Amino acid sequence: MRFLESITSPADLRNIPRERLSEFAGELRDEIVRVCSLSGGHLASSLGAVELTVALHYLFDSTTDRIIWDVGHQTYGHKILTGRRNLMETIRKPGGLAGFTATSESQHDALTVGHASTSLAAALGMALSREARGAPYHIVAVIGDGALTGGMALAALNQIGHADVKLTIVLNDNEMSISENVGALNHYLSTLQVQPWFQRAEKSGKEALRGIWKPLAEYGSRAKKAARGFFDPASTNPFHAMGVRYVGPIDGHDVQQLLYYLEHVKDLDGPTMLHIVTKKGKGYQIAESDPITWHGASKFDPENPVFAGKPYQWSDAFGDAAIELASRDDRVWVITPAMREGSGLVEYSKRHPERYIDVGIAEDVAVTVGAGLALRDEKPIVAIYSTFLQRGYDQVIHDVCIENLDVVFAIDRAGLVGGDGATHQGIYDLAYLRALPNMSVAMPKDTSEMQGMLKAALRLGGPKAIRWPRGSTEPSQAQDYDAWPAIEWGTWELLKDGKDAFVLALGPTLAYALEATRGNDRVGVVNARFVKPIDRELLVELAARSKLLITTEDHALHGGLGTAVAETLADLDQSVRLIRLGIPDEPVPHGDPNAQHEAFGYGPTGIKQILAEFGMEKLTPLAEASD
Ligand code: HTL
Ligand code: MG
Repeated sequence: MRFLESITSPADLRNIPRERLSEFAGELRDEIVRVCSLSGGHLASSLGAVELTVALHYLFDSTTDRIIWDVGHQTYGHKILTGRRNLMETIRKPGGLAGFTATSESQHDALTVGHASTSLAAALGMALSREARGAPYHIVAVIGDGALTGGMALAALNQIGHADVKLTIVLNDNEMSISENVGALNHYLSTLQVQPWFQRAEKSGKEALRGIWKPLAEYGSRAKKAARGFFDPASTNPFHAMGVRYVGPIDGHDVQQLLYYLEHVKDLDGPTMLHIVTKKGKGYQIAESDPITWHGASKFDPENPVFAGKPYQWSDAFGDAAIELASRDDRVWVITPAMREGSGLVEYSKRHPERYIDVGIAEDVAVTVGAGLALRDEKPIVAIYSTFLQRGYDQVIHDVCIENLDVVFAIDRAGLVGGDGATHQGIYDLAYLRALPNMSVAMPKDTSEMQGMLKAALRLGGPKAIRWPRGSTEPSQAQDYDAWPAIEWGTWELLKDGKDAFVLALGPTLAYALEATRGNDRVGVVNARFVKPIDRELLVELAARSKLLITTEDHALHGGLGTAVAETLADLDQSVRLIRLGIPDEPVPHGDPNAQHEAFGYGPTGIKQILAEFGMEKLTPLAEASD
C-alpha cells in the first residue's frame, strides 16, 4: 500500500519514517500528475514544490503554524496533504476546490491569494500580531523567484529586516516565472553559494546556530545587525544587507536536506531566508523539459502527454497587431509584466526584441516605464491583464493620466476568467479606469475591431485603454493590416434596429443580446464599444425613441457600462426605463464563465426574461424559422 492512502491530514505524514519521506514525495508527485491530467491546473509549479511541501508539513503544524504560499498556484501537494485529496479532481471546476489557497476552503490555508508577491507582507503582519500577543507559533512564507521580482515583495522584505521579527522565508528558486525569470536579482541568485559561516555552524552541531544568535540578542538590535555582518562574510548579500539572514542555496528536491536546514533555521530569532533551488515540472519529463507550456495545463493523457494547442485567441490577435504596428512605426514598444505567453507576445518578443520589455511581476513598473517612454515621444503599449493592472493603478493615475501621456493599455482577460477564480476576475477595470481624467476605455466586439482600435489609439495619443476577454474568437486567423477597420473614437454601432427597446451590449454580451432578440423587431442591439467617452448622441437618440434600455456587460455592475449610461442619462435629464445587467457586488468564484453569465442574468436567457417582463418578447414565433 502507498503511504498516500494513509494520509488524511498532515499529522499522518509524521507517522512516515523520516528516511522514507522522499519515497512518499514520489507518491505525492504521481498524484499531482494524475489529478492535473484529469482536470488541468498549475502542474509544473506544484511538481517543483513537492519535496518542500512534504518537509514543511513534516516540521510545521499548519493548523497552528502559518504556511503562506505566494501566488498559491504551487499548492496541489499542500491541498492533497491537508484533507482535500478526495476533492482534488474538482479543482478549478465550478463548485470545486480553488486553484489557489483560500482561507474559506481550509484552516490549513493561511492566505486567500492568486496574485503574486503578497506573502511577505502578509507574513510580516501575522508575525507582528504573534509578537504582540506573545503566541508561540511559527510563520513560514514560501515565495518563488518570479514573485520576488514584485515591488511589493521587495518592499516587504525591507520592512521585515527593519522589524526584525522571527520569520522563515523559503525562496523557491527555479529560475522561472511563467517564462524565464528576468531581472538583476535573478542573475544574482544564481551566483550564490552556501555561506561558510553556515557550513561551520552545521559542523559544530544543531544547537550551534542558536548558540550564535541568542547572546547577540542581548546587545540590542543595532549591534545584532552589525554582528550579523561580522559573522556572515557574504555581507554583500542583498537580503543580508536588508537585515534578513540568508541561508543557501540548497537542493530543494532533497527532502532530508530541506528538513535539516529548516529545522536549523525555524527557531532562529529574526527573519531568515532559506534559498532552495528547484526545477519547475520536476519528476514529470514533459513538464520538466517544457515548464512554460506545462505551467498551467489543460487535461492530458498522463501516458502520452501532448499539449493540445489552442485555437486563435484574442491574445494572438493582439500579438499579431503589435508586430504589425511596431514594424510600421519604430516608436512603438510593448511592455509586459511577466506575461509574454498569456498576452500573445512570444512572436513579438522575437520579431522586435529591441522594443520588447518584460519587467517581471511588476505591473506598477510596467506602467511607469511606459510613462517614461511616452515622455520621450515613444509610443508604448502596456499589455496587462485586467486583474493585474489593479497593481499598477496609482501609476495609471499619477504617472500617465495626470500627464495625459500617449500610453496604450492593452488589457487582456477582461471579464470572468473561469478556473482562476475570484482573485483573477477581470471585472473591475471599467470602473477603475472610467474615473480617470484623460483616459478612454473601449471594448471591441471582435479582433478586427480590436486591431482597428489599437491603430486608432496610437494615432490619437493620450491614455487609451482597450480591453478584451479571455479565449478564442473569430476571425480565427491573422488579418491584413489593410483589413483593420477605421474606428471613429467614442462612437457606438447600431447593429440591429428596434422599435421599442435597445440592448446596449459590451463585448461578449453582444452575442447574447443578438441571440436573445433574434427575430424580435421590437428590440434593437447596440455595440456599446466605448464606455468612455460614451456615444452621447446615439444614446440620447435611442433613449428618446424607446421605452426601455438594457445594458449588458461582463463586468461589475458598480461602475461599468450601465453606470456610465445611467449617469449620462441623468446628466442630460433624459428619462427612460433603464435595466442594468452585470455582475453583482460580490466576489465571483471560479466557474464556467458562460454559465456564470447566465446565472447573473446577462446571458441570453436573462436578457429574454427581462424583455418578457416588459412585454417585449418576440411576438411572432414563426419568424424564428425564417431567420
Ligand atoms: N501578476 C501578479 C501580480 N500576480 C500573478 N499571479 C501574475 C501576474 C501571473 N502569474 C501567475 S504564476 C506567475 C505569474 C507571473 C509566475 C510566478 O513565478 P514564481 O513561481 O517564480 O513565483 P513558479 O511558477 O513556481 O516558478 C499566476 O497567475 C498563477
Ligand atoms: Mg519560479
